[in-house]
Amino acid sequence: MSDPTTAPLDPDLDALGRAARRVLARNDLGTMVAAAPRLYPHQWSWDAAFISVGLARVSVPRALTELRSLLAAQWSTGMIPHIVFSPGTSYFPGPDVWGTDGVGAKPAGVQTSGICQPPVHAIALARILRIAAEQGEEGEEGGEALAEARAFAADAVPRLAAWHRWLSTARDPDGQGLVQVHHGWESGMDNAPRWDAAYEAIRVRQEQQLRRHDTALVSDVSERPSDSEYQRYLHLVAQMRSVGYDDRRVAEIVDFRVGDVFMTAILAVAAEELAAVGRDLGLEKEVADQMDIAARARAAVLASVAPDSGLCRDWDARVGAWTGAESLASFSVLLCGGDADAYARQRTVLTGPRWAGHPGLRYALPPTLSPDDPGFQPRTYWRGPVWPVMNWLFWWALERHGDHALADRWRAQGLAQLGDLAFGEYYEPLTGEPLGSHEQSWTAAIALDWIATSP
Ligand code: 2M8
Repeated sequence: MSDPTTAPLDPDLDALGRAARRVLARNDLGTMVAAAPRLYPHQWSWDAAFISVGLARVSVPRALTELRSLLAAQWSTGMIPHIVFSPGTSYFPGPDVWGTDGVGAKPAGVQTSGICQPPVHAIALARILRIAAEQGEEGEEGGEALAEARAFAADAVPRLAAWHRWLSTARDPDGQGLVQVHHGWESGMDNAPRWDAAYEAIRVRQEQQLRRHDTALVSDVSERPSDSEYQRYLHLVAQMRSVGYDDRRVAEIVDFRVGDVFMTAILAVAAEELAAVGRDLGLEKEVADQMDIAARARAAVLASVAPDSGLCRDWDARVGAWTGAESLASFSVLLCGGDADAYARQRTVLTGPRWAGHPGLRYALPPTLSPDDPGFQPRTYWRGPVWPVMNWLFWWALERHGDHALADRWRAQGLAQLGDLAFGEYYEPLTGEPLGSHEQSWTAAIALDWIATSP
């Protein structure tokens, strides 16, 4: 194990940038970029948002196409589905398992899953507009891209506003304040220990046939969720399907209903970003409620802070109790801010020896679980590895809060980690080994954004 302070911090950024562009080009299916070449051969909702930021560093019009494809699959309820399927590619669970084809809220002509993922899309839209504006100053071609981006945004703002509205209403049926998820997949952190208690309470009465491809596509099955986890995942899908994905009915019957603090913190900042974009485009009416959505979401995040630890918690709505598992999501105040003391306290813990300052880490970046946590599994998906895309999100938030020194450090460490050119989905935090899929699109995308903003 190397000392993070002596880890190489000078990757060849030109070579890294060229390799990242090649990954995005190879994974490009035309109007959507596959989340990963083999493991995830479709468009994933929050992947698409991060990917669009990286694409904007290559071509603003192509970045807009990515978001356009995703928004074309938005349901009439406002929900943006977590997967938009690319026809003819096998994946489990595919459209046959989701069974959304007859669902009236889903637009015709696209196949999608029936759940959502975190709302990072407005963050991406605002960033693409900024990138387009920077390029616009450089000449006529860039000016055209900026005009196209603004025209796209005029269409996207009301759609994203509806998406945020759906999250803050349909997904907060009890009025508790946090956005509820009905499946670990919705959080994007599928098998994180923060969901263990809620999953353990689920009784799977009828096991389903698993036709998993994922376990054949990674070198070590322990990097992926287990079969018994998958049985629970499919049980929840079957429940939602049985009521036609009707929001009200799902909330009544589903066996997993947890207020997700991380998703809520993202909603708070995304709604603010959207309000700013809307104001800039003269769309005040469209975004009139976004600051209220943001304020409510932020208040719920702050209300989740445990007085003893200072860390955020999720809310198990079925049990009516906070869930205390400490994870990267516990630091959600660093995303949404709103209370200087809570921010400072979480920052101290996250940069301290239990987390990003842990002496055993290859790079001084926060893993998904503290290496000192008894449940820490350094190779297993959301149960320990470090995720470059999460580091980008925290970096982006730190920049937004004006916390530049730490942001700069994390970007430098993050780029060093990517110097292996593997573009791992996630990394073993103690050794730096790339795990999961290689050539993961969102990893390549955030590398491009980091390179473009590096000194
Ligand atoms: C992972 O999730 C999918 C299911 O949605 C899977 O495990 O098959 C998660 O890491 C999720 O956050 C991500 O969006 C997706 C595609 O990269 O993969």
